[in-house]
Amino acid sequence: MKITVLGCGALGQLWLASLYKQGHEVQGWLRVPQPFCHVNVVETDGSVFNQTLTANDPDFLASSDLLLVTLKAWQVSGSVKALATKLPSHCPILLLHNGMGTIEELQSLRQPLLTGVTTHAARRDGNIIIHVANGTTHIGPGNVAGRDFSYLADILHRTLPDMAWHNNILAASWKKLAVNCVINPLTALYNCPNGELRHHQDEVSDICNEVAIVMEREGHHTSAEALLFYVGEVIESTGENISSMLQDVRVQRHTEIDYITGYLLQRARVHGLCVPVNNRLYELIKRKENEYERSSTGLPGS
Ligand code: KPL
Repeated sequence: MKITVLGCGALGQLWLASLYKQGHEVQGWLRVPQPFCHVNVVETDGSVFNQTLTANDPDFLASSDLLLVTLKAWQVSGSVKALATKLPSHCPILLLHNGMGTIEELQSLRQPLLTGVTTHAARRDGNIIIHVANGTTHIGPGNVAGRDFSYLADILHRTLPDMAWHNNILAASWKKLAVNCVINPLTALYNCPNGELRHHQDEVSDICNEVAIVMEREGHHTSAEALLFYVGEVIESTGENISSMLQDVRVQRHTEIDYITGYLLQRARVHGLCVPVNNRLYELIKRKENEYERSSTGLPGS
């Protein structure tokens, strides 16, 4: 397949390396245009992939069979809309990011939109991307309910396992949202690795209670206890991790809070629900973010 990967951060480079090794034709797409992108990944088994690949080639884009988007949530909608006009109308676009809300922002696209969540962990260490842990990626329909794109899950499973297709991907997206609503803001506020949250059980539990109520109203069967159990497992299995939000705050980068807790608040509002604990966390992260963005040159992510 011919695949353009939009976003060449840790996850983007991991996919570029895996797709290239599997024999696919790939290019990276950087938001600041460059003719090449360097992909330097240390795999979980210690093997190294180090190649310079094509980037930002409009002819390649115009004949792509898949656009894989690995940008941060707040970068997705603007960047995808800008590329969509140059992308074939049948070319599926697969969004892989934390948080929710981008599908709604991209409803007007003519291309088939797919969405997914992943537990692969990769982090940048200088110019090197370290594939910290293998994981599972669940993908499913964004704006293509009833149409079968499960062949993509099969192809991508051979590239970077495990990958599975779900007709009801929203259930997996909400479960991941619950995890991110707990771990991301709390670790960013306490400036601690994920595992430290085992000492903040009351807060973790209060957040899960509110998320469960919103999820139920959204039509997803769950309970506060089930979420608490699942989140507890992730806190333990990613105990050493520095969450993506804490990493963002540490380097004073725009965070994904608007697409994580912000999305939960938006859905709670639609259902007339109050979620005071999440509301407070949202305000605290926004205040932190505003402080450093106001004192820098200005625009988010600049
Ligand atoms: O998705 C994550 C993130 O950091 O954004 C978790 C699951 C919390 C792992 O760190």
